[in-house]
Amino acid sequence: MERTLAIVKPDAVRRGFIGDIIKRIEASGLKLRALKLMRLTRAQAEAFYEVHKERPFYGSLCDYMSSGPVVIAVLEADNAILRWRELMGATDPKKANPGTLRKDFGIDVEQNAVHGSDAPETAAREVAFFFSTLDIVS
Ligand code: DAT
Ligand code: MG
Repeated sequence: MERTLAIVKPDAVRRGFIGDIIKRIEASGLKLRALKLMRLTRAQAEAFYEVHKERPFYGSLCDYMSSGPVVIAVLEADNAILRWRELMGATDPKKANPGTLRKDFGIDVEQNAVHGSDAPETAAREVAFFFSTLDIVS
């Protein structure tokens, strides 16, 4: 079993897509193991996306991610990291495959509806960033 971090980003929460996205997660067989609603501070967004701090879009990304509430979840399954990224689709919704969350719910390359960890090391870091072991159902 593998765990990954999922975020329903501010654009999707603002437009009322929490339920649709959770429904697609459940239908895919990915199991919810932790779930919360929170609004990130600018400093929390900066720390979470620290790996991108040299990128030209970093400031805008941190403004956006702290612009409204997000839903943060831990998902678990065999190959959860890859399966969640496949369900999300490509970073740019215009390039995402039909049937993916970013295709269906994303607005543009920044406001792309959902986040997912990209590798086991980043998943471990990102889960621990938001949840203690006590918050995660085993
Ligand atoms: P992903 O979220 O698919 O893992 P990433 O890790 O490369 O993509 O980038 C993190 C987030 O940063 C992404 O979800 C949206 C934003 N982003 C990426 N590329 C961007 C770009 N060219 N312009 C604006 N925002 C971008
Ligand atoms: Mg990424």
